[in-house]
Amino acid sequence: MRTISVVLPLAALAALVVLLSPAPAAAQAASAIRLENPWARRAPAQGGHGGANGAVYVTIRNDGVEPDALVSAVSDAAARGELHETAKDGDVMKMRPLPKLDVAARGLVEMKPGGHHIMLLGLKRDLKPGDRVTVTLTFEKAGPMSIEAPVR
Ligand SMILES: [Cu+2]
Repeated sequence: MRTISVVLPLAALAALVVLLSPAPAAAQAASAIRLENPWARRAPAQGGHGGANGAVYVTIRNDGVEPDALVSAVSDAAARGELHETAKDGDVMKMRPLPKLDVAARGLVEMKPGGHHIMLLGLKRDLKPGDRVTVTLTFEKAGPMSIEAPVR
């Protein structure tokens, strides 16, 4: 019986190590997202077509082995932000909001005009070339990350 009393704590310790091991992996996944080449399109706060909206583009790189997803984006320069995709509807290019933007493990999402973008709705100021716009992107796993997007 003496041997069992020794074996059990070891087994318990082994189980504890197994239970704890996902924690470092999750911490690595949290830093796996890289945001590259952010920029914002120049836009007047008072749009000529009733549109006081702007667009921000950034390349999202996921160096991790876990998929992640961009779930929201907000900026101090706008009332609110939405994730948009652009798709062809017949001969017309239309934008539509996405609930989230998936980034595959070891994947890359390159936002660009005519494709995915962050829509800034209700601009609070003109976006002029040389200005910078702060945008906070929130990911399902990586959490919130901020970028400084130069206006072009
Ligand atoms: Cu849009």
